[in-house]
Amino acid sequence: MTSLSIDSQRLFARIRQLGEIGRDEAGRLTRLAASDADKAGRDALAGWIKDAGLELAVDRLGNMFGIWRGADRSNLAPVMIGSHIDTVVDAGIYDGCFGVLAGLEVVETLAAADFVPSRPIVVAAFTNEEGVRYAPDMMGSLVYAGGLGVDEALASVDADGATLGAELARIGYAGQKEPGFLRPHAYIELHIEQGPILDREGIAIGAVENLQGISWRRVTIEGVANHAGTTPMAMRRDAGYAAAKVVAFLHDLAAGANAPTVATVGCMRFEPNAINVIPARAIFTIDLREPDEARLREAEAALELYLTQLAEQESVSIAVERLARFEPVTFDNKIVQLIEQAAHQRGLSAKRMTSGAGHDAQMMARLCPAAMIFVPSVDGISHNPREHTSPADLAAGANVLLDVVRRLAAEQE
Ligand code: HGY
Ligand code: MN
Ligand code: MN
Repeated sequence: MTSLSIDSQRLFARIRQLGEIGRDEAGRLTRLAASDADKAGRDALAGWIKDAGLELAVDRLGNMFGIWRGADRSNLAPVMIGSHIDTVVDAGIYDGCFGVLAGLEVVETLAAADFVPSRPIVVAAFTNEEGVRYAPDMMGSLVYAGGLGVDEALASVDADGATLGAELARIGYAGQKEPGFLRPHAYIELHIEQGPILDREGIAIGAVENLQGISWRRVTIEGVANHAGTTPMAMRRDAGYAAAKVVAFLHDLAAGANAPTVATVGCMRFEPNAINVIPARAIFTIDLREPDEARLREAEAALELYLTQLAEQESVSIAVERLARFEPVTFDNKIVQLIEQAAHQRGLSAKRMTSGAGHDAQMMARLCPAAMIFVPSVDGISHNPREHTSPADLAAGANVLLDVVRRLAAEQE
């Protein structure tokens, strides 16, 4: 099974090329969903898909698919290799892009080797996986898997009031296909780990067997603006102070839990946001994650109780908007075993692990057997321009993907 290997130089060149698309004057990489930068990235991917001789299909949510028809039995359900090419702000070049480009590389390698799959192989790039511009994250695959209505997703509004639907039309990626038009036989996603485990333990391949639950909220705390110099501390209704207490509460809740619970406040703004005005309003986001659903619910309940008590103590009002809520997902054990076998047959170390990050695979697991392959992230850094994975680890991950896809695509049933 290991006779074939991908063309790593071609893969690395494309990762670098895509990684240059969407940089600002300071060199920061940002390709938010349905932005002009996203369009430029999509255009590059569409070009590579066509050059590879695949059929390009785009669905109504802008999800992109490169379809390689198999033998004459191409009406069999396809093997889908997916991920995303949208990024966070000031991003690295591997998150999502590695999986999509490695999938394309796998198809081109198989085609060049005259491998004739028993079923089509499809490379997918899902819209708005990051959820930075439009919530929730993994939106494209969530809609594709039937977890969110197409029209509801297209009506999502960004901070400037632009709907996703209008933006996809503006950049030319409001496709015709209905999301879900291809129901995969299996879904496999190659991705950088984005955490420290593989790098720290010197392990080449992560065979991802499950993915933790995610709970996103936006919180608005309403206090009263007042003069920073004349208002005694006891008379303040300080939305900024109350928000700071929530940040500290969440940190201590997660850090103090005898569990892998994590909590993040990634966005925060005050209004009127002036040096000498006590904040009237604080708007911020909460990202809570936990592999165990019962513990995630406990953390959500503890947060809710704390916010109720805090509103009372600080004489502020607190409104909470739920942005995303995904339960933990368990991947398909047969595919996880295939990943381990493929790694071992290539002499690569492998370990089973949980994904700390959200991925499109967690949505596609609602449609078909799904699993993920991880490669190490140097120092566990991601969502950061310092994100890096060594060429050897990138090639190893892509070759394991090649072997697993070959097996899945040869399945007759
Ligand atoms: O939020 C996540 O875990 C992913 O990067 N969208
Ligand atoms: Mn990703
Ligand atoms: Mn990401």
